[in-house]
Amino acid sequence: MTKGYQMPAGFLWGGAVAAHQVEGAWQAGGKGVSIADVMRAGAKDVTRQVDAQPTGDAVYPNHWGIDFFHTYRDDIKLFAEMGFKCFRTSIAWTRIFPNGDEALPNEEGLKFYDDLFAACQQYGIEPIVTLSHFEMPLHLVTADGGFRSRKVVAAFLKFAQVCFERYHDTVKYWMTFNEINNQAMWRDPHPLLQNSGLQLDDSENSEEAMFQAAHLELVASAKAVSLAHLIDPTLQVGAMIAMTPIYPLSAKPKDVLMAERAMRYRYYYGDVQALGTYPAWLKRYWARKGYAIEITAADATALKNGTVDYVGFSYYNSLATEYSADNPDYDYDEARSVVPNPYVPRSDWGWQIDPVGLRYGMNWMTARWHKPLFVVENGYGAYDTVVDGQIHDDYRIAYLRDHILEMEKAVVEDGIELLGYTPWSAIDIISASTGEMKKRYGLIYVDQDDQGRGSGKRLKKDSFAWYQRVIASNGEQL
Ligand code: BGP
Repeated sequence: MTKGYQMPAGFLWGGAVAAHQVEGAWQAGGKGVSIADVMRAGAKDVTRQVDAQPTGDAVYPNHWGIDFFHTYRDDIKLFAEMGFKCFRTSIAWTRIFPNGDEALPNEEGLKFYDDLFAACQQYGIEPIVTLSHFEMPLHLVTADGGFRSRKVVAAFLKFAQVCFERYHDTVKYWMTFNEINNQAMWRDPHPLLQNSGLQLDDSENSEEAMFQAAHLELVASAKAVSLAHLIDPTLQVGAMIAMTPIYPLSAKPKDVLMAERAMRYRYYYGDVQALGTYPAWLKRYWARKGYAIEITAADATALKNGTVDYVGFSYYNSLATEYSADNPDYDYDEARSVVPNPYVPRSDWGWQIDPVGLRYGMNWMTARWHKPLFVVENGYGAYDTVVDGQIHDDYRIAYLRDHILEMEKAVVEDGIELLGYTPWSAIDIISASTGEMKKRYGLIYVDQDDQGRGSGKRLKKDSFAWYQRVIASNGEQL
């Protein structure tokens, strides 16, 4: 046992999942087809392909998830046994608006989340809800091109309004778009589709297309924040940023400048959501590249008026970058600018393991955005094995212990305001980037393989009892 620090009273210890990765029941209760439903599983290091519609022979793991749509009461009971104060999930947009553009919402879908949030409340567990977690209605992609179109801004705001009005008495903490900044990896079509519903056209500049679509998504996010505060001023609406600090590979001044460029590029989304305006460097970057990004006066006003109440973020790992003579302008391009960091170990999926990076990222965001933070994802994907009904995931306990300790130092020693911690994931789920079940993150094991076969039985991993003690001691017993 490692001695940690007590977190402030009321600290929200919990766990996180996302609707499309757990619920399954992909056509139940009037639900429509989302982009998550047409993404086929890929190999360990290949992002998933997207089909125009599900085809008979392909494997679509989000069709079954872990059947949370039917098992949520029993799963939430297990979360309560661990001592959860909160539980993060998302509302599947297509359960509420199956195609995204209906005049009226789907009552069956609304009722499902009434029941889910009531089940949380029964145990005193606070729901933390992401409005869009990589699960945009497919129709809005195929008919309108996702956030290429201002029609999708309107569709998202209609969805947000229905959710805020329906659930504002049971859900106080919201986030608009999951990992909105992941589209900074614009050379990979997967993050563009997941975040903005953007499918690239060969004839266009994909970076310019990303900036324009991201702009409309940022406008949608800001307008949703303002709408929430109109409906219920007690609502707290956060950004959700994928925080992956990018270090200079050396102390060479040009490496340091390259890392500064990398960070400002990867996190300008947070600048807009927390500060309400675009950074000056980005407008000069667009001009230098000849990008014509349409920002109306009304957009600028919406961004200024719709700044977030807090910054939710995910943290898994850090990266590194170095200056290159063939890039004298220090233009950051994730696919080309990131280099391995030789000073940190890696997971089975090659993700760098760097607990100090969590404390670094928390300090960086606080100094830049001056908002309360919320760690809404942090976890270790691994191959877990069942031995005599037990799962000895000491590697996951070690990862979480090391990261929580750095998080607690950021709060107690650095004075950072932190609302809570919801590790990824409360329970084994379908991997977002690969569609695999074998990449397990959960504190609870689910007996199911990559093809959805298995009993679905839930088993408590060793990390279950460990995390139970962390929560019971409010972070002191690690
Ligand atoms: C983040 C997503 C989560 C989760 C996590 C782990 O990007 O917000 O949905 O999936 O990544 O990634 P993966 O499942 O690909 O290992």
